[in-house]
Amino acid sequence: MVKFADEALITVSSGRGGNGCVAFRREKYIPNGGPNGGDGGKGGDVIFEIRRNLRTLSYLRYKQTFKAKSGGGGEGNKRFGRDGEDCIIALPPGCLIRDADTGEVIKDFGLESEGQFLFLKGGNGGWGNVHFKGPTNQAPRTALAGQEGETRRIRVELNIIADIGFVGFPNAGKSSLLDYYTNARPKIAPYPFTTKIPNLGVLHVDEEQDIILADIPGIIEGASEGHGLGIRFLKHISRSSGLAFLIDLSDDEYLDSYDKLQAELAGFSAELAAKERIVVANKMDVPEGKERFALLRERLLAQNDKLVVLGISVHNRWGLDELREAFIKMVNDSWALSADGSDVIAGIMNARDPVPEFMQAELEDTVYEAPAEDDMHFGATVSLNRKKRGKKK
Ligand SMILES: Nc1nc2c(ncn2[C@@H]2O[C@H](COP(=O)(O)OP(=O)(O)OP(=O)(O)O)[C@@H](O)[C@H]2O)c(=O)[nH]1
Ligand SMILES: [Mg+2]
Repeated sequence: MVKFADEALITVSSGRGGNGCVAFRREKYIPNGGPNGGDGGKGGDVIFEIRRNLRTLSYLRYKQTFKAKSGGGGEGNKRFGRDGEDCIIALPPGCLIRDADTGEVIKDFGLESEGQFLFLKGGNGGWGNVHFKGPTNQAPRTALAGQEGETRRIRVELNIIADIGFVGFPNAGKSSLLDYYTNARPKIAPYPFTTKIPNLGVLHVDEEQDIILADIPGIIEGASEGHGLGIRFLKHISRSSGLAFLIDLSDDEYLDSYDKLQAELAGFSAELAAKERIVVANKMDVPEGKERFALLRERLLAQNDKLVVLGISVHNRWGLDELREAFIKMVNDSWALSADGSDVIAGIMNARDPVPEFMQAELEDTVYEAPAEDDMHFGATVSLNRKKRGKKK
């Protein structure tokens, strides 16, 4: 299976320990009070925490340096310095971290869908002079400096699995939909086979959740026997939580599209044909659109009354909020079904074979030229930055 890879280079530092303090007890009627300088506080640790709703490493790009806080210095009266705050770095499930310079694997989080990993310990605080009191040295003027923290450069790697795959005949508006919901900018044009390699984009739900959408080339009849481009990309979406079937209401064959697409999927794999789905009838804005949508919906619900059938127009922005909610629900239901999300993570793990060099997408570098026909099956464009809020939607 061909993968989409995400990678981030970050520098992490644990906190320095606070210095110990040299101080003496000074009180009325207590001459020569002994040493009472407290210890410095411990520096903060660097901790990685797996958060199951995270799906990409995009936020690691905004901030590439992560530092834990230093411990506070000790003070007189045996007051200890406060401990420095830990630096907690959230990661999605399925990550692997390596030393950026040697490439050595530091930690493979594997199937874990939650938990913490203490990576760098903060420096210990230095001793205050209270520790150096002895029979021969009753007024020690020695205290220790806090220990330095540690700094490492690491590479975080993650294979990305799409949450929702778009399937549809050429020209149905798959790329237009990806363009609307995400910051991916796929080519959109009024002719079939505009999309030649898959495009991934991130639909930002909230601070806790991202959903990855995959737009793949259009599927045509006979695809499962090898016609057209779309079929070879179906494997990209075979691990997704669900599918969106895009039906073009301006196409006279609109009533049969769903069954034909389903037949092609079934010809490719039974697993894919059984996936959760939402039927999305696009181009409601065309003159016959609304009428056609009503007919299509009636027909599909007669076959299966549990099917979700939504009518939209990407051009007129109709029905797009409802569709977004339906996408979120489909993904969350699939996570809930697998209880701990292990199926999704298993998908990510299975995707762990080496990826071709050029698939290691740099997040800012989102567009790949379509590769030559021969190695087309390796290509993909990946746009992982979250869409800026307030823009368009
Ligand atoms: N009228 C109308 N046209 C639309 C709508 N959405 C997309 N289109 C047009 O439909 C054409 C095809 O859109 P694409 O998004 O490129 O379709 P696609 O499914 O990605 O097509 P392929 O990549 O060729 O498989 C473009 O000319 C779009 O402008 C819509 O809601 N209404
Ligand atoms: Mg397209």
